[in-house]
Amino acid sequence: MSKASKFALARSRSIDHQLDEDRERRQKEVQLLILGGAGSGKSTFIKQIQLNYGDGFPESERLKFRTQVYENVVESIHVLLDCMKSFNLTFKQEGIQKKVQEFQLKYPRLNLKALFDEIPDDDNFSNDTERVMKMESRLIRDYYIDKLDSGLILPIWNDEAIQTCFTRRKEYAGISMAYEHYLSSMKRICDQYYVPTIKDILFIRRPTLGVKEYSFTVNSFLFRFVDVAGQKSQRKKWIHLFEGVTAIFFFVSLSGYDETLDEDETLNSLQDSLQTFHQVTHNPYLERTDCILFLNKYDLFEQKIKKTNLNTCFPEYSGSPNTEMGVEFIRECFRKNSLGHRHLYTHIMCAIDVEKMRNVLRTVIDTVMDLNMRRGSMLA
Ligand SMILES: Nc1nc2c(ncn2[C@@H]2O[C@H](COP(=O)(O)OP(=O)(O)O)[C@@H](O)[C@H]2O)c(=O)[nH]1
Ligand SMILES: [Mg+2]
Repeated sequence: MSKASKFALARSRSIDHQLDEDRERRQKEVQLLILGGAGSGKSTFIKQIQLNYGDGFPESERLKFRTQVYENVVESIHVLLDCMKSFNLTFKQEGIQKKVQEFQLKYPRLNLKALFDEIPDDDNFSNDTERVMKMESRLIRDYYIDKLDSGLILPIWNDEAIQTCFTRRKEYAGISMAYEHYLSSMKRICDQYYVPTIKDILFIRRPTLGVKEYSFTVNSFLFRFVDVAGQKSQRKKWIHLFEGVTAIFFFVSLSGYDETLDEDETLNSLQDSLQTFHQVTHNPYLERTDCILFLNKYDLFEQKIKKTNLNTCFPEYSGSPNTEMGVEFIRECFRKNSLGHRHLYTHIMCAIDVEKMRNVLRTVIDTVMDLNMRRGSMLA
């Protein structure tokens, strides 16, 4: 063999080898796109993955969430004060009004909604990440709370009027159970050496701006999770992320059946979710992509269903106010809206429950590995 042909052969072998390596790497890579309405639990789910398959939130990581907890505490007081106004209540204790004024001056309200309005609606997706990053750094600069004053917050939270607002929270949209978790731990959270606990981190409510990617290695497979913003205006960007996706994880807030969207109060949250699910599963780009449905916030649904009938959302629902029947009905609605010939994997869950989520995640990972293997053999 001439020198030139030896060289050509070696080169061809090296290319083959490279191709094999690329194929193997691709087969060991799983792309997962997490979709669903705002507040359905997408980012919380990622945190659970991080907890179980990532670095598990060592202290240095947990410290990074401190400002977000502070933001949530401040926001919760603002919401409770708004609620008080709408209920026409007045403070029971003397001197609280002064504390409120001081609070409002020291911790003005964070206007995340305004920030969202600044995210372009257009299809110019390529510039988006950079713009969103700039906005986030501005948000942090504009609204950085380096510590909280429990002497200001605790008396407000403890006042009878504010407590009444919390007890009557079902009558006022937006008051979450997390408020109690944070506000009853004020001493701990206001401590100068405060390090957020896992529970504090899972309770954080903070809309995802733009698109975020997270990678985890599980059983020597690389799982790439893409987390997105769920607001209506942001959904048209989802399509840019559809290519090469192994599976779509679609999140639904079960407790949204008697809620409306923050961004459009004329739309029922669960109905909107159902419609979005239909659009996603029927999108031609995703015809061959599997979908795993996560019916989340089961804990809140369980509490709600005793008081509010499911037929507020689905007039055709004639079942009793029973949790299992209700969830089954909702699951069936989603199944009817999925592509008929494909199996719809479903998980009914509570994304803030660390113990139960461990099992859910294990099953999900197994399913995804199966799907990936099947896809691999289909594409080979
Ligand atoms: N009670 C309850 N709260 C949840 C559950 N899942 C998420 N949350 C809370 O709902 C809020 C929104 O969750 P998030 O993951 O940010 O939603 P995203 O907008 O879809 O990313 C956060 O404050 C979470 O702590 C759940 O199953 N039960
Ligand atoms: Mg999010």
